[in-house]
Amino acid sequence: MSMQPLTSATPLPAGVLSPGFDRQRLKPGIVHLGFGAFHRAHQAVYTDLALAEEFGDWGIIGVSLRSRQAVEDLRRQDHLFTVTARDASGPQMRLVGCVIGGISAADERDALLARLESPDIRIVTLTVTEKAYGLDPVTGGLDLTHPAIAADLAHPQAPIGAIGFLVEGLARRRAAGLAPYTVLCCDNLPTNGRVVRRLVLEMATRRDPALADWIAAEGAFPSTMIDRIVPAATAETLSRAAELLGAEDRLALDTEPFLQWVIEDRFACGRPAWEKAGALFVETVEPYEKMKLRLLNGAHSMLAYLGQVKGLPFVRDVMAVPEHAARVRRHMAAAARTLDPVPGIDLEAYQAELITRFSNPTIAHKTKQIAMDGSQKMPQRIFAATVDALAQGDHALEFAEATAFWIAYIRTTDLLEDPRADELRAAARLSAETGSPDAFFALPGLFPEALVQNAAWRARVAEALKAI
Ligand code: CS2
Repeated sequence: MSMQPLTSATPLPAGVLSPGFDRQRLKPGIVHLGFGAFHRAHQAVYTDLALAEEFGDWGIIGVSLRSRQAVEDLRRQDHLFTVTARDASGPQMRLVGCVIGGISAADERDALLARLESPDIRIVTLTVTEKAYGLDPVTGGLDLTHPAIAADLAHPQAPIGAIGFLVEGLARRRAAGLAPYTVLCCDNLPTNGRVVRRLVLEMATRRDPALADWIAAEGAFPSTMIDRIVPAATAETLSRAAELLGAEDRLALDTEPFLQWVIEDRFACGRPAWEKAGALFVETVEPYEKMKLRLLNGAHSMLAYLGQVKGLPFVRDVMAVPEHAARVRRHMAAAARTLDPVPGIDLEAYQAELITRFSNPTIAHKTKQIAMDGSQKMPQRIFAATVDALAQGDHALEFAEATAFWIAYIRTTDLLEDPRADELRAAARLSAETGSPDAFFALPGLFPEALVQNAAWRARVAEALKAI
């Protein structure tokens, strides 16, 4: 049986939550770069909830930098999509209404630049994944060999990458006498606002130092901590959603009920009332970010590599093995010892909640998905915690084991998805020959110098690797 596509005329079945505002009246205020699953289940849901409490011109234009499909699907569905939260208590589907436009940047660059130049747009949010920023891990500045960075420096008026679009958009606003938009990074990078600000300023300086001065003085780049587990949709996700909705939603998603957003309250020209949707506005996001990166994401990466090595396809499969669940707990406890107190958070309760979230039996989160891009994730998730643990006199054994699982995964997988895959594979070959992981420690900008210099900890990694 073929189903009708979801549109604004689709009658919503009882129990499906709908936007609590008049969509017809909604005008654009936000451009989102990286229109993927995480954005739809997180910032879009927060914006819907905020608009229901306090209406304003904060409609979202969803931009896909590479794939066309999501934008085609959006248009086919009047820019509507559903998000279904699932746990043992059952599904809760929500129709999201705050996205009111879509742009495929690769085909519609001018349309995107026109939006960025429009005074209506006051915030640009981003979820483009760690590797899309073109961050040089050695200098913390721009990686001039990154394909999008190199292209956008050569042709600044015809950008293809996230930083290039941000800078060209800001240049046009300055030329038009407008205020800059706030750049709100929602990727899992430590001090993400500061990182993006530095990259934007560096690219701007290279084209026009006066532009960089203006951005530095007038621009705003608040850091954020964002959290919700959102697996990539599968055929099963779509068919379960169609059953609940009675219509075909090609953008449907499953997620967990939990969601969290901590944001620094520094915006250049206003923002939605996200606090009314439960977001926490703070002076500095760093303690929250560190907690989440080390406890949630660090444990996630460790268990993803363990799962991949042991042939366990989903996070919940790893958590169902008591020995592995105990390892996840030990990892979190070790990571927690590296943290300062986090305002308003009970770290014990936070860890217990993470164990429950990872064990959610209704969420099919692939260990393979989390295993992607390890070279972009391990430094802030595992290695930074290792440095702090060693400085405290801890042996950081849990982190040596997590690192060993990553290396074992690189050695055994035939599907390594990582921007540094070639270097990692070469290091894996060498380390298999020599029986030592030292080739990994020799890769530039991967391990912090404190770990490269620490023979005792390197030996712990080697031992853990043998044990696997
Ligand atoms: C995961 C994250 O894929 C990954 O690397 O660790 O996407 C994680 O699910 C989110 O950060 C949760 O907020």
